[in-house]
Amino acid sequence: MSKRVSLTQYLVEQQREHDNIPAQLRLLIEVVARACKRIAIAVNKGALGEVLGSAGSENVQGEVQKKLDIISNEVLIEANEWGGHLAAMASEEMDEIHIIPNRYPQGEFLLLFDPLDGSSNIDVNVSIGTIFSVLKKPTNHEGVSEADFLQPGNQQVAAGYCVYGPQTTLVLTVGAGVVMFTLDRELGGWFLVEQDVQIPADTKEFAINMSNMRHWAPPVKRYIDECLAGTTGARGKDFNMRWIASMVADVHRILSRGGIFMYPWDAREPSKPGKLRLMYEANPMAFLVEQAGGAATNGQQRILDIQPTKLHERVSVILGSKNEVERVTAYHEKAGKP
Ligand code: P6P
Repeated sequence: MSKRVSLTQYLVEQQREHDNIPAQLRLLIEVVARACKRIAIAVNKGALGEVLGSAGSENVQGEVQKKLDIISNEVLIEANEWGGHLAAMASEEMDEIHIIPNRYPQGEFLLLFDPLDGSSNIDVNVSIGTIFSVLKKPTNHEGVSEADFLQPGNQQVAAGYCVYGPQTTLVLTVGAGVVMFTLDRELGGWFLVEQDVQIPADTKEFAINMSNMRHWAPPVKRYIDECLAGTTGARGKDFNMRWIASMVADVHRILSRGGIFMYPWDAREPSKPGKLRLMYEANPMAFLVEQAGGAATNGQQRILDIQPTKLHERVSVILGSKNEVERVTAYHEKAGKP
């Protein structure tokens, strides 16, 4: 068997060839990857680790926190605090940003994460994941505040996720395509399994929570109705449906074999943008999907161009195979903006 390339070797070679991974960013990626290994161990223990079930608290989203949500958040905070690569962190599980304490050196990057996405799946042993996004701290002032995080997704310098499934796989972009590393548990290291990931422009597979159908706006309803009509309808081909209710798992399938993922706004309240979080779910996933040749919009505009106004703001998400996302956008334009 040919020698597998480790994450460290990949990052060193990328830096040597493309000069696109400065030392602090390489440290950041390796620290996050190490934290994901620790999260994977806790997740894989399940009931044996007494980490299942609710923590009896709520997060800023008003969602009941699982024990593993809090554990994963603490693992990422502790792993990243001391390295000197960050100025601050933001998390789905924390109301406020976490500024690096004075006892550690300040770095040039901002790290945002959803420490354990898909929590409703934890107790039923279905794939979940960690999502992360990296921004540069603005250099035009001293100190760091929440306002420094409010940058559009097109400013990300890196993004990725780790899916805790049958394999534990780290998926990463630094703006030069998408690569995948799988964890070798015997060696305790990440090894390259896919490079230059490409999403097919067309698909026969859609992902949406069908129980919300009565709340969909006309363009979404039209798109899904045509998928359901299959060969008897306008699309002239049959579609399959998947909904794992774990964005990391659904996006990983789309990066692996194509598809479209939709979490649209509720037509009864068009002013409410949607369920998913912009800064640490939609932006990193949109960066990955676009780097793999796909598209990601909120139904009307490119997700990566959205100017955030709040750290925990939400957004509608339509992402995946380019031709399918563009079809939904076209239906929007015909139906008029929501
Ligand atoms: P629903 C998980 O809670 C999450 O944030 C995403 O990972 C997932 O795609 C979505 O919500 C599932 O939402 O309404 O189908 O449970």
